[in-house]
Amino acid sequence: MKKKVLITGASLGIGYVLANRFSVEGSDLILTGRRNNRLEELGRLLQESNGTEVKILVFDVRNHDEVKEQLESLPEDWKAIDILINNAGLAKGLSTIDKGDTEHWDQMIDTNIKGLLYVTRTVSPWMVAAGKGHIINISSIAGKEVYPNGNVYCASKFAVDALSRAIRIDLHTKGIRVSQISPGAVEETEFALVRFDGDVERAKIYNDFQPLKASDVADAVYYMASCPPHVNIQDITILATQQASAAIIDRSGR
Ligand code: NDP
Ligand code: 8X3
Repeated sequence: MKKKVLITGASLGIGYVLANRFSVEGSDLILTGRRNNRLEELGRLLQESNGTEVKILVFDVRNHDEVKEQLESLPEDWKAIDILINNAGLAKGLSTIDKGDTEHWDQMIDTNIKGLLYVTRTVSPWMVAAGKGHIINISSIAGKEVYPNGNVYCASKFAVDALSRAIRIDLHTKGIRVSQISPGAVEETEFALVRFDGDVERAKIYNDFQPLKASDVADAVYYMASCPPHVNIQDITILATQQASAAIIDRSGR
């Protein structure tokens, strides 16, 4: 699939695996994140192994000026983005509301909601002008169900769910598809490490069951992206077999 695909948060985790998947399938990539070294290394790897053309943009999705400036700096032909994957996101902390850390709340709201909005606000006019495009938001099971201590992270992903629906209403007459994927727990990511501020012991939340792999999410996203243009997969909720719902997990072993 020879497309131009912009992936936010491609330096590791689900975004990194998505980049590999779209590269193998023949797409050219705009890869973004805050960690330049990782992105450059990934870009080199994909260029060498698959001949992928890659543009690296380093910005923090929370900074509207940076988002606009970096995306606007793309050469005109690279602004013809076929697929925008809003993946950059994170959870910080896990606690009841009375003990919540307001800096964590700001970071989640600013990244998961406002970051997604800033990138979409910049890219969507290019898609509207082209009369085509596909926006794929990486939400979460946390955007479908709240779970104990998940309060603000869940709220931020409920917001992503609302925005996916709203943006679809806004853009469906412009030839633009809007899809969302809502995964349960996914390993091969730094998600848990980030949530627990680098506490390696606390981040060991996948030892006693088999969660999804980042490649499972990438497969589903690629499926959404490769459907014929008249088909829009609106939402895929995807959980590991051992995870029945956000909070019900069979932790009897892998
Ligand atoms: P990782 O921590 O492995 O990767 C997160 C990515 O987002 C990194 O590339 C990081 O890059 C980027 N990122 C984070 N904050 C910012 C920022 N402010 N500006 C720019 N980039 C940022 O996590 P996952 O791969 O697991 O997470 C990807 C998405 O999947 C998130 O939206 C998450 O909520 C969602 N998700 C994850 C699940 C899981 O269990 N892992 C399950 C369901 C959904 P850098 O640090 O270089 O900026
Ligand atoms: C990540 C999955 O269940 O930790 O969005 O919220 S969960």
